[in-house]
Amino acid sequence: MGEAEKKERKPVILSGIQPTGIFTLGNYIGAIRNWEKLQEEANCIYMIADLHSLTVRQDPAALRQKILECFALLMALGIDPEKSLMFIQSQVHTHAELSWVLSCYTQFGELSRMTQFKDKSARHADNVNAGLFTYPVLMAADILIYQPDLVPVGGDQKQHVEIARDIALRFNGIYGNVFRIPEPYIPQVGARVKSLADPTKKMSKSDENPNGTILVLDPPETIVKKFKRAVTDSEMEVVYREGKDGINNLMTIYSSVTGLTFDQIAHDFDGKGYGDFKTAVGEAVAEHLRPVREKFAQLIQDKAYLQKCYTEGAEKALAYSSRTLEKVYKKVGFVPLPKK
Ligand code: ATP
Ligand code: LTN
Repeated sequence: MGEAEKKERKPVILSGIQPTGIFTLGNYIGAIRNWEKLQEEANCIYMIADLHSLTVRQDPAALRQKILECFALLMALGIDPEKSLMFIQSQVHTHAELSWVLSCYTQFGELSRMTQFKDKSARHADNVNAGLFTYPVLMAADILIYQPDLVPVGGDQKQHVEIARDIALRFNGIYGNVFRIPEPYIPQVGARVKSLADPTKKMSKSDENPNGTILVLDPPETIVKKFKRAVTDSEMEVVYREGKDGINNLMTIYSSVTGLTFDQIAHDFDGKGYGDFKTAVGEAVAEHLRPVREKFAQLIQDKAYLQKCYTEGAEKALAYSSRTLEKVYKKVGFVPLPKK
């Protein structure tokens, strides 16, 4: 690559989300909001990671519905198929193929250290399947096959991006420069949005307690009601401080949707009670998400348009990812079929 070309090359960004349910405010603030912004300055690739969602038992009809809803929801959240490459992971067979190869370059010990594996195997003790264990290898394949520079994720996925880097470095160490080494891209504010019902836990799509989680499609009344019930503390001060998990979380959310700094928020609510603050946060979030609800309702009706978008996305993703897979197969010593 020449100097001029190097300067002009836009960074490549890649990320994914599991279609395990309607996205939460945590998914939005921690990840998808960055995905949307990055579209303007980078070549972005975003996938619905449905292969990953099988690590937990799913009902087939419900999964099919959720995959389409999540695809439409990404679009409603501002991911534009004209600007970014968007696709459904299981429609692009190269990911699973690279995953197999990479699994032979990943150690049992390093997978055993993944905190998400430890958490999820404790939560689903009746189904500790091999996929749950090898999940970071599939995620590494998702990433490395597109040679991205950055992977925008919430704080909980940092460890998985790091293992993808380790696998890539190991593979490159044996075979030369096959993979670009990606960096995680984690927001400064909102990397780990907490549950409203238990602010020591992360807000999660699969939480059994609906009061802890704001879904981006929740109606405005529900959003305000859930914020009014949010767990705080016994003090009376809206200020960001160690030990005030509930208030810190609400301030993070409020700052993310209004753009106000923590100091401005503390100043605006000085001398006011938590009740006023919780209502203000609820109303700001409900208003912020209004266009998302409206756009989603429109998109989910238009099955033909959705189908066109995911079909084109899968075709492009296959062409793009096949280049890396072919290179890997060649490097490890497989025999290629002659070109037609
Ligand atoms: P599940 O409950 O099914 O495990 P999840 O809500 O944790 O799902 P994922 O599909 O695992 O969501 O994550 C999608 C993206 O959202 C990832 O980049 C993840 O880091 C980010 N994310 C998830 N939860 C939060 C949160 N509470 N705060 C910030 N980012 C989050
Ligand atoms: N494991 C991620 C989803 C995911 C992903 C990826 C994120 C699958 N493949 C590739 C970034 C890059 C999750 O559960 N949040």
